[in-house]
Amino acid sequence: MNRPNSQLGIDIVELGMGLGLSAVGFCDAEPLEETREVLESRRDQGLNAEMAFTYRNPTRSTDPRATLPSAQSIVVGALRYDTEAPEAPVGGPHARVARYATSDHYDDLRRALGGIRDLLKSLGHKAVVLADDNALVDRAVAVKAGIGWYGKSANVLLPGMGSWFVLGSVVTNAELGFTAELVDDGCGTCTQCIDHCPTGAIVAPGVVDAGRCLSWRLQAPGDFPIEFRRALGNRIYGCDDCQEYCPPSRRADRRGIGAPDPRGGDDLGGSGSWVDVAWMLDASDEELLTKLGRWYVPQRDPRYLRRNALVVYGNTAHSQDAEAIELVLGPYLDCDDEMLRRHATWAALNLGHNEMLLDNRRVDDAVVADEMALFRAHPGINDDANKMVEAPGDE
Ligand code: B12
Ligand code: SF4
Ligand code: SF4
Repeated sequence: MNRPNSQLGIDIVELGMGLGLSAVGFCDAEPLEETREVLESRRDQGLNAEMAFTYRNPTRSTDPRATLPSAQSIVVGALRYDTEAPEAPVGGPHARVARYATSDHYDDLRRALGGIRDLLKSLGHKAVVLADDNALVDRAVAVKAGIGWYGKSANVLLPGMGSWFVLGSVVTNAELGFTAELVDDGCGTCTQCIDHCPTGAIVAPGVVDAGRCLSWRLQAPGDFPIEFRRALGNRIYGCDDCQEYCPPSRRADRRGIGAPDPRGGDDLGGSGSWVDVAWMLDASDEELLTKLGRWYVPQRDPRYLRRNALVVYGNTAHSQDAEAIELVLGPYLDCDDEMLRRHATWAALNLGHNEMLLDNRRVDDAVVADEMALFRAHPGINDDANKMVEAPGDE
């Protein structure tokens, strides 16, 4: 970690840690030239899929002075989030929320960084908080500040603590001296994240093809690509496999590092770790957005939540219970929304309920017929991924 060598720097670290951060580091505010080149080259190769975020304007998102022209220093903070999720609630199928989204961890992070900003401002400096904001590539400054190293999964890992962290910064015009101490690569010969990614999205060490990454596919507009639907399994928001299988992150879990804050069922703090899939498919637009609107939903349109829920339902519903399946999928097979009809058709087929589609109203529907043909052509990669497989033991 880059260590402060001024009293103000020492005070900032103490304040940040007191406000719940697990690590606080410092770096200068010079443009991140290499990161800009990486963003541009990935965009040229199409590895950003349709994503904008930091790719929209790589020059801006790699230049802290585009946010604060007088910027001299950056204080980077890392906040640890939930330990392992509790068991799925009993009852109908439940969908899994990735750990970073079980409650608003970014809010906790911004509050801690806000305390640092306020201290700097009280001393007459300018200071701006940037966390998960398109104006800065958070991982790049975290690595530059000596907080951690880039794992082969592309996640930043903190020494001894793994990768279950959200990252953010305070960009300031204060001069904060520090002694540079970057973190060495800690991955070594390990390739667990690459080997266990359910869709093969980590196409080279540190390089994620967003078009294949389930985390992005759940947030992207349009159809959920048919070849990744089985691989989606029970995930409804985010994907944790490249961290669940990561030995340093698993070791940190076992040692209970950070906040032991597993969120249970649906009603806790927004969404918790599990969401009832049948509820999602029955809820009104308003209910969905009230409960799950904190998630990134394309165009804030709840039909994308339903699209994802249909795929999860097709992967996880109890396939013997034809009556329950008709009750949940029937309204979608008969609705006006073609995208939802397609995903409901897929879910019925994946559950082995072809008979639902032979119903008079449905058999003549071209949308259903096309989806049936597609289903036959695309059994889907990684057919085992709809069960949450046990992670292998570490070394
Ligand atoms: C766009 C985005 C996504 C996209 C694309 C992810 C990606 N890898 O680019 C999607 C939606 C897929 C996504 C998923 C996730 N994300 Co995200 N995401 C972002 C966002 C908004 C921008 C990231 C970015 O600019 N990527 C651009 C590419 C170029 O960056 P990169 O992948 O990190 O690439 C670097 C490495 O490849 C490295 N590098 C270059 N050459 C080499 C060579 C080797 C050998 C190695 C090892 C590295 C390396 O340099 C590159 C540039 O810095 C940031 C927030 C922000 N404003 O920064 C959060 C952020 C990166 N996401 C975060 C999280 C938590 C996740 C998920 C874990 C969420 C989940 N559970 O589903 C997954 C992890 C997926 C993964 N393996 O990366 C955290 C990361 C925390 C951490 N400890 O690293 C961030 C920082 C949000 C935050 N503020 O905390 N995310
Ligand atoms: S988040 Fe999931 S799909 Fe994306 S790279 Fe990690 S393991 Fe692969
Ligand atoms: S799984 Fe292994 S290679 Fe991947 S980030 Fe973790 S330690 Fe590095």
